[in-house]
Amino acid sequence: MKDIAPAISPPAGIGDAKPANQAVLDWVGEVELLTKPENIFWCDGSERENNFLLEQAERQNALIKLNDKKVPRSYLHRSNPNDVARVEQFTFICTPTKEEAGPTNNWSEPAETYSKLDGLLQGAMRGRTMFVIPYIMGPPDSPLTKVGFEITDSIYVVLSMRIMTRMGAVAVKRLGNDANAEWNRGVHSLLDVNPARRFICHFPQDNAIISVGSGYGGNVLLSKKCLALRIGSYLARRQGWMAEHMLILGVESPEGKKHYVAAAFPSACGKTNFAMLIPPKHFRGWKVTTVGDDIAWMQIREGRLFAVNPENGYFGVVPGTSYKSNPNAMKSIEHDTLYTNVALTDDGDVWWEGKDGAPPAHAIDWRGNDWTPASKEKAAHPNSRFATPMRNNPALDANVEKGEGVPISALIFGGRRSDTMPLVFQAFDWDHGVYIGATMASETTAAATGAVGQVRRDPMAMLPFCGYNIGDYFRHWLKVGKRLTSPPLIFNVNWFRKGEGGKFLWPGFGDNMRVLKWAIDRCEGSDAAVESPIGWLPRPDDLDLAELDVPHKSVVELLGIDHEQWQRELAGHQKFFDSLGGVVPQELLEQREKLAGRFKL
Ligand code: GTP
Ligand code: SPV
Ligand code: MN
Repeated sequence: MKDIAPAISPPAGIGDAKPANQAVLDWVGEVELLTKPENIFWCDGSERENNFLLEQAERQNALIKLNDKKVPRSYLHRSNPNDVARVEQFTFICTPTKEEAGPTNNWSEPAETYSKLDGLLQGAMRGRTMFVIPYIMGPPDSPLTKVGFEITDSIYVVLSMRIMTRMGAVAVKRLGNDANAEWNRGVHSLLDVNPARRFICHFPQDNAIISVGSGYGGNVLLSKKCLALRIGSYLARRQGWMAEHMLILGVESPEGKKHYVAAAFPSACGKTNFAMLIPPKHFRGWKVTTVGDDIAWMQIREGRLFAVNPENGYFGVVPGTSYKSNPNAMKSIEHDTLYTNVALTDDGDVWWEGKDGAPPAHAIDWRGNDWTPASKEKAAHPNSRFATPMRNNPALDANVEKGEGVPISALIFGGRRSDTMPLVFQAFDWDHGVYIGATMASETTAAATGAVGQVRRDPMAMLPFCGYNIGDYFRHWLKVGKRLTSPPLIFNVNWFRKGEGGKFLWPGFGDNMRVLKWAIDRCEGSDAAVESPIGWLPRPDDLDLAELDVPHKSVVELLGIDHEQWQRELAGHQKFFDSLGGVVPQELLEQREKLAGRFKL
């Protein structure tokens, strides 16, 4: 499959939606001068434009159309095998000083970086079409909403951005003609898709992003991790709001009482699944609805946190998705979906490890090679993804377009931990909750290149996404807490604790409702919990485990605190704070002392 394709020539009325804003025109002119494309395609986000681009992408071998009877209006893209995940080691925060980027980010000096990237971009789009994509992040009428423009030479990026963002006319309208308006400048070029020339660079002071050398997901859909999280978190701190790597869900009781919850789990640790949860039979009448599956932008209103989902679609992990584990996701990706790096069956359908039913006798794997169940290689890449519009989700929340956002009753942190962390516990208060988030750890996954399964600290699931100094980020969290008169309760969950034989102790997925219900009950004032050194813990009887096929012994193990493991955990917190070289706020250092003290009592 081709990443890089020659220029396309659209007919009249397509690709000519040039906006009037002079600042945009000047910037596009500069990038044109530098990259020397064959032509410029101004996107308007229309259906007609999309159909034209799909047809071109198919012709250029950038997409394969799937069997229209099996998966209507859906396509498969195969990325370069050297380009299948985010590349954290090539991701940079380019602030004037290294200190502003802080100890957890790769830093590079802005002027030098611009000049290096200019060198790489020089003539990079020769013979190619340069697409200009206007988009907004957030509901059209939200005060939190941001405008971005992405320039790209990848037709796959354009088609993905149309799913993932509100794209085209709506953005041009929101920006208006003010030459000084705030908007994000994103430049993306595939170059030659060579890992040696792959850089994802953020210039927060300039509200600018330059991404070169990749054609994959979070590296190139600049709206997502680059704008909504890295630049977003930087703007959020300056402007007094929060940009977080969190899903947002609504949970409604049979009596009609509704709460909203936002949860931060690291990449490939269960956000999409939790956001689309279907309660088990026993919870008849309970309803979970999705506001967002990856990113939350939150503002303070009347002393409460209100959240919007800045995105318009889901870029979700495919492997493991089935009608058994996540029916809402399966229904969402039955049509109008852009798949990346899954397997193609002989009848033009898609397949992946963990899909319902038996594997096909033969397929073409994500690399384009023949595959059979006897093959050693996986048919779908472990980080293969779907991009699907959120309107496809049968559980979409009714308030997803509400500009003010939804009021958040609880925040949940969680990672992938084989041991130590119980199924769920609750922070004593906001600052303790910030400490729990700040010291979070998780086993690494295929969502980023590098080793998988290694426990690393990932504060608030934002380690790869915080666009400034992590110490200031912690301070921002503490400060927000002081402004909240009705702060959400803060919880920590772990769906991934393992027992003897290395098996998950907890069934997860729909059964996570049992944990969610306990958290919601706590928000409603329930006292079904005991105090422990690490926070409020449910006893086995405090959880509704009716009709659950998990031995009591496992439940006890899931809720247990192993003092030896926690001594190691505490040492891990200390080591992490030490590694940050003095940026950790005093309040969090004190939280650590208090936690250690509670274990000694
Ligand atoms: P990103 O899109 O990378 O941010 O990932 P995510 O946090 O949305 O994770 P997602 O919901 O896509 O889940 C990632 C993987 O974890 C999938 O293979 C899921 O099947 C698996 N998973 C999700 N929830 C659970 C759970 O409750 N228990 C277990 N055992 N696995 C889960
Ligand atoms: C993540 O890695 O957290 C993702 C996938 O959501 S990507 O968009 O590639 O970053
Ligand atoms: Mn994510």
